[in-house]
Amino acid sequence: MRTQVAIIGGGPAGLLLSQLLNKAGIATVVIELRSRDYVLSRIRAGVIEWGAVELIRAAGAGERMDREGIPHDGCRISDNGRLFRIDFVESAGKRVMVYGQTEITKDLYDAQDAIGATIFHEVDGVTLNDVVSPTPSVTFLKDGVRQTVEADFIAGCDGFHGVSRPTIPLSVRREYEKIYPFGWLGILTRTPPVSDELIYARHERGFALASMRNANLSRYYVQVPLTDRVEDWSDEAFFEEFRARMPAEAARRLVTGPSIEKSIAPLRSFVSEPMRWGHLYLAGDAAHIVPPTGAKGLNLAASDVHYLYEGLSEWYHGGSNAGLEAYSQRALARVWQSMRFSWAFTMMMHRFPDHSDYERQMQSADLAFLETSASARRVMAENYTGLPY
Ligand code: RFL
Ligand code: PHB
Repeated sequence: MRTQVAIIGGGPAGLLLSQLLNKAGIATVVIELRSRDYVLSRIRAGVIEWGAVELIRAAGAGERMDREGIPHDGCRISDNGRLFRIDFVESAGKRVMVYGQTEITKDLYDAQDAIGATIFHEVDGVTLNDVVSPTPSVTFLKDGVRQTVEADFIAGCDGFHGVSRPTIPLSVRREYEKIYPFGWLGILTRTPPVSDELIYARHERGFALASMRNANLSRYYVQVPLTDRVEDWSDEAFFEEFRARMPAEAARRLVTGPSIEKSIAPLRSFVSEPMRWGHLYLAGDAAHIVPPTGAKGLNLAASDVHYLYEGLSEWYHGGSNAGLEAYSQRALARVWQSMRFSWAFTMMMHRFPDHSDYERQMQSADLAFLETSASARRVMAENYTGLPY
């Protein structure tokens, strides 16, 4: 089989790229390890920057998001119960959209179906071949039969545990990594959210986040030690801990109910440079991971896709390779800005086992400055709502 762009991974990055390219008349084949149901059962991101909202619309997959997504003009921050608000519109002239990654992925699959895109699911042994030669290809097993997809370009959109990044030899790439000494225990529950806006709460017991998917679906998180296991946490224990870390008025409004999903995600910052090798281009979690504190993971996948889509369109429609040549550098410039923001927000909000009272005072001083300084709030709002592409 021959195509123009072979896309490894049918998560949000791979599907968004495939959808944009197909709409521009560029042929793709998407190769996804898991079943569609499995991909759509993963509960992940919930906050979408406006740049990503517009990209999803441009891909023709924004209709349900525009109907069911909830625009948020601000968020709340709590420091040991003292609550204040960051007004995104007042501080940065922008807002974000609260709409689940699972829903975006579903909308993208539906849009791909509508245009008859080629997607292989439940494949094995995905291998990238001759990536630096003029004839790259991807081989894999589908129902026990070996398949080969020859392509002009390969997009590695296969997430952090995929095969694309390790195809690039360590002699030509460099990894940067920071592991944080805790994870987030998250639950999804069919209950009304404690607040109409997200609450990021620093507390001496540890960080907590109140997020949501809609008026009757709450997504809550608490910081936990890396040694904790999901089985150790009953729903009751979760809600008790979450309530203790929330500011009083939100704690009072907490409605509990059975969890529909419960999982622990470790926190990590990771970048692999460059994001291109020969005809292989990495996008999304395949190239970088951020801690979820700034809600940047999915949004970075979207900005990578934007740059890669531009580069590929320029190549196919304008005969220029300038965009593709610049891809890694353009994408990484924005990646490092989001890395910095997610790291700084994580460092300010969490309880670190090795922190002294002095370092805890520094966190409080940072938060007091954010509360009282319009310029600090502007920096926060600009980063949170998304730097320009
Ligand atoms: P994905 O979503 O991991 O998709 C990669 C796909 O590739 C497949 N795959 C392979 N396919 C073929 N061959 C192989 N060898 C393969 N290996 C893997 C996988 O099955 C999968 O379908 O990566 P992508 O597309 O780059 O998207 C990235 C986002 O999923 C991720 O950054 C966000 O979910 C991060 N994130 C958040 N981001 C935000 O922007 N806002 C948020 O509010 C937010 N909250 C979160 C998050 C991530 C979380 N977890 C669990 C990691 C909250 C959490 C709890
Ligand atoms: C979520 O709703 O899952 C979510 C929201 C904001 C974050 C991280 C996760 O910073």
